[in-house]
Amino acid sequence: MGCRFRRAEQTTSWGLQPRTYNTDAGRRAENTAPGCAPKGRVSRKPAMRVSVLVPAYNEERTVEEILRRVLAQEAVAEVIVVDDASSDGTAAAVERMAAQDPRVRLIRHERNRGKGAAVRTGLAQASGDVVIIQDADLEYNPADYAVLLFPIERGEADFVLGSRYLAGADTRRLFGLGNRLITWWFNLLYGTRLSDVLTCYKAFRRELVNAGELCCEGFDIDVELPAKLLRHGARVAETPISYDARGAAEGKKIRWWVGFRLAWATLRFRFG
Ligand SMILES: Nc1nc2c(ncn2[C@@H]2O[C@H](COP(=O)(O)OP(=O)(O)O)[C@@H](O)[C@H]2O)c(=O)[nH]1
Ligand SMILES: [Mg+2]
Repeated sequence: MGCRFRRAEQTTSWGLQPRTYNTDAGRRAENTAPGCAPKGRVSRKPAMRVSVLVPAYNEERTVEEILRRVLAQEAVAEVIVVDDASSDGTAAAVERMAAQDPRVRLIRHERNRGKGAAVRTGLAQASGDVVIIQDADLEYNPADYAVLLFPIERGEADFVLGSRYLAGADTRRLFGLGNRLITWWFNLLYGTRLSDVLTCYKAFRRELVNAGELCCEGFDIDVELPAKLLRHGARVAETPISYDARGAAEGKKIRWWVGFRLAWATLRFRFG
C-alpha cells in the first residue's frame, strides 16, 4: 500500500474481556491490557469533552431510552441528535429529553437525506475534543464508551472502532457475511487489520476530520469516515463492544444491497 496509509498498519487490538464493559473498565484495563504495565504514579490529563452524534430516522420507540443511556456516561459533554425528517414522534421525544438535560441538542433536516448526511450535519456543530457516533436504536450500548475512549485518552490512538467481533457479541442476526466481506475489502485496500469496519461505534479526535470533506449521504459514511481519518494519518485501534442486533420488524433500515454501495465507496475513497 502507498505510504500515505502506512500508519493504519499500527492497528492495535485491545484484548479486553467483553464482560468488563462498564465505566470502570477502562481504568481497570490500565493495569490489565497487554503491554500496559502499571506505571506507578500516572498523572491523568484533564478529561476530554466528548460530543455524541445521533443520526435518527423514525426511532420514536428507542430514542428516549438511548439518550438516557448516553447521558449516563460521565464523559459526555454534548449530544447532538439529527432528526432526518422523521414522520413519527422522534423529534418530540428528543425535545422532551432536551428540556430535561441541557447537553441534548436537536437539529432537524427538512427532508430525509440519510445517515451520512445526518452525521455530517452533527459533526459540523460538534465542539468536543472527541466525537462518538451513536445510532438511535438500542443495538449498541453506551456503557462501552469508557472502553472505546480508553486508547484515545491514553494518547495511543486518534480513532477507535468498537468491534462486535472482538467481543464475540451475538452477531447471528447481523448481516455477518456482508460485514466480513466489506471489512476484508477495506483491509485489502487500506492496509489495515480491522475486524469490523462497519460498526456504528467510531470515536475520533474531532480536529482530524471536517464535516466539509465528507460527502456520503447514506450508510456509506461508515467507510468514508475511516477512509478519510486514515488518510489524515490517524492512528487506529479497536476495542471489543457488545451488540444486541435488531431486525427489520424492529426498525432496522439498512438492507443487503447497501453492501454494493459500501464496496464501491471503499474503492472510490482509496483512490479518489
Ligand atoms: N438520519 C438518518 N438516519 C438514518 C436513516 N436511516 C437510518 N438511520 C439511522 O441510522 C442508524 C442505523 O440504522 P440501522 O437501520 O439500525 O442500521 P445499522 O447500521 O445496521 O445499525 C439509526 O440510528 C437510524 O435511525 C436515514 O435515512 N437518515
Ligand atoms: Mg442499528
